[in-house]
Amino acid sequence: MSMYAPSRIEKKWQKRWAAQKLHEVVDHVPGRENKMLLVEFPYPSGDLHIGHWYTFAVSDILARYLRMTGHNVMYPIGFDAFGLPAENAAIKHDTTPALWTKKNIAYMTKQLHSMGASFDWSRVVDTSTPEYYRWTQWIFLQLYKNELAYRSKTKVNWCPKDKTVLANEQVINGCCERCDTPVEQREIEQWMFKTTAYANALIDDIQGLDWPRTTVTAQQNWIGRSAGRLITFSDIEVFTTRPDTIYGVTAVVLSPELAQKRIDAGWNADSGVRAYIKEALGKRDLDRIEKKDKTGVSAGFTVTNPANGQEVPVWIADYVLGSYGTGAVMMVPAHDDRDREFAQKFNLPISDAPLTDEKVGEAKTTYRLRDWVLSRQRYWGAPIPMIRCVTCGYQPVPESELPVKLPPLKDFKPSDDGRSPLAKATKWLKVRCPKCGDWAERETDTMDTFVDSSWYFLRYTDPTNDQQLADPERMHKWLPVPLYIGGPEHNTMHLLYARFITKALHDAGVVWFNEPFTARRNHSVILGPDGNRMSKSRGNVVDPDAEVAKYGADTVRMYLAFMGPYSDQTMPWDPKGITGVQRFVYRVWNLFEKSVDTATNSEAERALHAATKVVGEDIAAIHYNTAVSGMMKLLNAIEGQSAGLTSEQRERFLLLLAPLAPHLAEELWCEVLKKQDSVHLQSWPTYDPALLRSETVEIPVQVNGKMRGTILIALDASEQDVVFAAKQVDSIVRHIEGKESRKTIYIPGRLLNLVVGD
Ligand code: ANZ
Ligand code: ZN
Repeated sequence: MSMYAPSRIEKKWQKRWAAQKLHEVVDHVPGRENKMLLVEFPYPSGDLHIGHWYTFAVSDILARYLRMTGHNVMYPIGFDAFGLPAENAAIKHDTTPALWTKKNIAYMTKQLHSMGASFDWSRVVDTSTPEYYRWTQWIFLQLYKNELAYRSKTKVNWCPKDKTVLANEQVINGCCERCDTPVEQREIEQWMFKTTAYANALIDDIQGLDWPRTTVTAQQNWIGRSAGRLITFSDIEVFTTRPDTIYGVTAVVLSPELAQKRIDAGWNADSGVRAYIKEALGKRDLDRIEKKDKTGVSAGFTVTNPANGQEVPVWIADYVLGSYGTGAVMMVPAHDDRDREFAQKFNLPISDAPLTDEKVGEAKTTYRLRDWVLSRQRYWGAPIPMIRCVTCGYQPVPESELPVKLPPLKDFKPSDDGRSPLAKATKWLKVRCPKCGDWAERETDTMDTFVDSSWYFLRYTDPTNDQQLADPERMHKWLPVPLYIGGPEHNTMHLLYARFITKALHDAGVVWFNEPFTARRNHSVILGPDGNRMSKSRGNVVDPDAEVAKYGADTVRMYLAFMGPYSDQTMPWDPKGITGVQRFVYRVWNLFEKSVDTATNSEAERALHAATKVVGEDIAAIHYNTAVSGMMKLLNAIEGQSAGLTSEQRERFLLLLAPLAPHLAEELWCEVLKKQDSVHLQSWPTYDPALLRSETVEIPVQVNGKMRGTILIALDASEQDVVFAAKQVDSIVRHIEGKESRKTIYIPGRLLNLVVGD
């Protein structure tokens, strides 16, 4: 045998696996349970970063293990290909978003292949193709039919440089996240999805899901359900969660929005009030609630407290939001911090009248959740399939005319007036009204890309269907998704939108389930070697291609798996750490090169059984790091004794290695052990629990550093077990009885020291 040369081996097997269509799945394999392992599909930015590797290559360990344990596994991949960055890059590189995206997808596909992950490439989806976005448009029409899509004037964040509406999350410290320009507020008419129609279901159904606690909490806070009461002060209705404080009310405060509505309805407010409202409406909600220094103006009239008949003044202040509750609050400075700050600033009375449980007003539940503004005044997205007719108003494009194709445009930049670039496609724009037949115009807004990504997992089940979004029978084989792996940055938006669209499709009769992802796991985040988030400007980006060129894909993926727990961590990339895994891979290679065959080896047998249990259970539990260390332990045990392995033991070693280092395992399986069928078509070995009973050891026990006795216990006993055993020994108990336990120091298998107080 020769030197270990990963670049040669890995390319060879990637080609063979592809030629054999090894990872293309059919809907039904007798005796095997279907399982889709979903990972968040990438945005085609142009190159895979180490984070993609972490998501895809490390999850591939689980995909392979599930196959070996009898599942029919679909491990799909696709591209979330619409979106703003493609436009900006196209402008910068003087190309079109379509060409730029296509080129990037081609390049990233090559990179993904180099990973050796077991994707089913026959199911790849690209959200920017008409074959895909036809169904994104179709989904819009179903929601429109069910009155879940509507148009409304809304206040939006407007970036004057990118000339587009931004989501709140795209505004960082009042500036555009992409270009750092201060964001303005504008009122425009837009298409909205009525996410609030499902506010209760979105908050209640999450209880039944196997999701990370952090994600559940983030969604609950985002939806923000709050039970309170509506109470009327003269003609002003307020929402309060503390009706019991009604005797302490010393003013009623209106949001600038509500005050403006009164003016529009004929209230003759003075110029000071009007000026204050105008200024306040230009501010973002987030800045308004966060500001400690309260501002406001007296409205100049009073209202009556319904509980005690007292007249209280009305004020207008921007810490009260127009979009929450009723847009007005009863001010209780004795009990509410914001109210107190306001009262102190404007010298309003602070009353600590007794607290009562007065049942005034009517019960009301409010939500923080807002409807989803899905209109984008940008080019590179799915056109919203609506037609505007002067006579008939907005009319849906007939389903038979889908897709509404995105017209090619030379100048796809948005214009200053905020109108979508599609308005420039004058030929495309003109269309007959589906209702009256007169000339009309197409809707020129495109959809938020979060719409594209809210249903892509459905399409994986039937990616080329041109009659339906996906054949229900085929969807039945795979959905809902049993396990979804992705980043903690999607705790709210993407996951919430996908849940909303699923519920809407459920009610439209398209799918039978109302939660898309039964289990969710967030992966950890890999930081740059300097411990900061990787970014080009910091110069701390780890290029996976370079690492693969240096070490091979098997070593890179195993190192990523080994770095630490797979979830809820941030872990810096340690360039030195990878050499430890590299050494392991070389040692495996050498082990098979030595190739001494023996008839029996019971020591190795015990270690193999232990590893079969530990590595398998760890992979299944997404504890990849300890699965890798399980293999390392196994190799140590084998190397630690002089006898070779039996040929059957050698096989089993490779079966355990296969999910972690798929190329290396395949090479040794086929070239050294001379097997015909791929190692990836084999079953995970079984183990004999009787062989796992570990040896016992004698552990000295100290109290405050002094030897007080010994215990006999299993080598792999937990610290808790060891302490428990120590507390059964008289000579030890005598020295700890009645004393405060301060600290327990346990060196596994070697020493226990109990530190106690006097
Ligand atoms: C009187 C009161 C007394 C309140 C007190 C709180 C504490 P959550 O729990 O988040 O739903 N509020 C109502 N509408 C508002 C709006 N549009 N803008 C800003 N604040 C608003 O909060 C409900 C409380 O937030 C309500 O109960 C109201 O103040 C305030 F000791 O009423 B409370
Ligand atoms: Zn018409």
